[in-house]
Amino acid sequence: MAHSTTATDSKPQRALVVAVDLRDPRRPLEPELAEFEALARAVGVTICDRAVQRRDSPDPATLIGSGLLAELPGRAAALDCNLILVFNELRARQRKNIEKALSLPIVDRTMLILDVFAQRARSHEGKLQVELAQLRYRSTKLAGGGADLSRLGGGVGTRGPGETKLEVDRRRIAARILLLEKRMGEVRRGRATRRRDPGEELRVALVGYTNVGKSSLLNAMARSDIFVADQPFATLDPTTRRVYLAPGRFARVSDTVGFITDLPTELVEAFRATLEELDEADVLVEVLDASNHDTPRQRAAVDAILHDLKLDETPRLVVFNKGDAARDDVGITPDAFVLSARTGAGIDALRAALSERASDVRARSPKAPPATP
Ligand SMILES: Nc1nc2c(ncn2[C@@H]2O[C@H](COP(=O)(O)OP(=O)(O)OP(=O)(O)O)[C@@H](O)[C@H]2O)c(=O)[nH]1
Ligand SMILES: [Mg+2]
Repeated sequence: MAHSTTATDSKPQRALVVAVDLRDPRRPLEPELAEFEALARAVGVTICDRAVQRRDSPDPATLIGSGLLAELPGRAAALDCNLILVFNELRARQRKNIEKALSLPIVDRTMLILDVFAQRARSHEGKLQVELAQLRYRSTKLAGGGADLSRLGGGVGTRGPGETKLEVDRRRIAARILLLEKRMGEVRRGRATRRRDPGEELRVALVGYTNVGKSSLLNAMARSDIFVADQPFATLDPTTRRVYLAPGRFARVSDTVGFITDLPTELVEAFRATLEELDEADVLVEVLDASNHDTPRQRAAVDAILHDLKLDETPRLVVFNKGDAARDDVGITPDAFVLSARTGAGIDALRAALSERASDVRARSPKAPPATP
């Protein structure tokens, strides 16, 4: 079962971060590396050292050059590191060679994200989805790849299915995957049979990068009390609230799972049932963070994911939240709404725009119900 455990049953996790900087001007390393480390801290890992190497391409055998790799066991021992966090995508061969050189467990970005999700999942459906994603990832990337997760003890990379001895019986993992897929299929069918009433209220979905303030905005609009936190992936289970737009007019507004650059495909797949909520929205409100210099990069990532989810056609309003702490280098476009979930400034303009949409939608015939499978 996917459940969250803390690292209390093991030593504190101290990680050495290994990264190759490919010097790609379109993808500067720093914001992504900082985000990677924030994910690690979110699951309780302490970062004790960084080994970053600038190269034109990763070393095919060892990712970083063999010279630097040879230095790392000494550095890791001196700082008492017991975990290696590798930022770049690893091939099986690179993983094996780094592990051989360092004799420490390796955790990659996808594993970290899966781990954050495992820790946050609350609903039955959320837990099913995370466990499925973890098992799929481990069975494709790790089985036979030499990684021995059982050495990790508790903590990162082991929440959820990890604590069952991994080298285990792949057949059992495969059987579990099948069972979970079947259960998720039932959840999906349950959703697909839901029908939309004619004359139903406007459906709005808040989408955006993790930690931009989607839940805060929904709370401010609905005067509700959804969990908000300064941490990645505070929200995993979509929540819907009824929001006042204008006299006699309301919308059903859903908060959704935050996005992140290169959202692991295992997660997109596993969370498809949740993300399908977005298909039913009449309007997407794309929430951006006006206070974060990293927003242009985040916006590109969100737009790419929405495109992959085939949501380009859904009408979209763009909102810059955290207007109370706005910076001038975040690329605020004239068509965007600037508001603050914290102070409430600017929210009425968003209500008015949604209210206008609601009258458009009402004028149209109601959305066709989804085809039965
Ligand atoms: N200054 C400022 N901070 C805000 C505002 N809205 C939200 N925040 C802060 O931003 C952080 C993230 O807020 P959430 O509402 O949890 O963000 P989210 O987009 O739902 O995040 P995930 O669920 O993790 O994807 C919290 O620390 C909030 O207090 C705002 O208008 N101004
Ligand atoms: Mg949230």
